Amino acid sequence: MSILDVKFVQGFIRLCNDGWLQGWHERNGGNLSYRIKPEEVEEVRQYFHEPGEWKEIGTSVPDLAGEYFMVTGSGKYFRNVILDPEDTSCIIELDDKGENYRILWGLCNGGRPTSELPSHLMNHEVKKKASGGSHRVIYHAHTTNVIALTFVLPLRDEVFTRELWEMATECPVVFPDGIGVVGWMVPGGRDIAVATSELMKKYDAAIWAHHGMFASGPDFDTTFGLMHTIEKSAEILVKTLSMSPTKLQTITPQNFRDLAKDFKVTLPEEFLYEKEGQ
Ligand code: 2HA
Ligand code: ZN
Repeated sequence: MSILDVKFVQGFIRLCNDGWLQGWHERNGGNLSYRIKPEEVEEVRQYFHEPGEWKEIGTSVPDLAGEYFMVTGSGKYFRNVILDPEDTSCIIELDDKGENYRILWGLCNGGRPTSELPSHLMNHEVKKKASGGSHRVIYHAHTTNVIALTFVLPLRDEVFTRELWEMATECPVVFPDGIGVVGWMVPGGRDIAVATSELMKKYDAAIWAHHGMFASGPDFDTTFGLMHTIEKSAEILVKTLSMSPTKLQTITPQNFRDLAKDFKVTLPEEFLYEKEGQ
């Protein structure tokens, strides 16, 4: 038995490798975190070393005080996670105020948790509350086609949501709440973390203009599936726009309302606006 036999550890590693195979993680791009369940902490506790020193998170997440997370390491490459999880990822514990963390396992050759730790933890705090505790995964990827679209579409939630919904019938069923957009900001700090977590109160996915995407979900499959669905939809939109600046036909607002009824999802009317020439 080793920590690598534990199910959530395997799920974490598999997501990293799947993201790498998709081409979303050039060099050290992207990061992943998982909020570990109390019973899972007990499964891995035997592998913890003497706790490292408490270090500042860079923001405050009081509603996550005392929780444990598995996170990728700053400067580590997703393509290496499957080869050496103990070098490229770590398990951390937060203090009783949610202001400091310490490493309990991993990053065995030194290093720090992801540079986006403030964004990950603020998103976890918001999604834990919004989902009644069910959301546990926050995933950041450099999704090529979504990034490309942030150069040609207005950086507005309603534009990205509607355009991406139109590209594949399953999209409004997979992300019925829509998708948020953050204009370009310096990554890695508290400001972008605050802006992203504000959007995550409403959405399960947020786009960072000219950078990538954040997705949230209850488990690795759902979260990876959300990222994959949105990025595939963006790929179809990039192909469509490359063939023609206008569409000959598309899924209409009434089509979406009919779909919502049959699939029993609520699609906010703010995304079903009339467009000129449709
Ligand atoms: O880990 O993706 O946003 C590198 C990044 C920062
Ligand atoms: Zn990034």
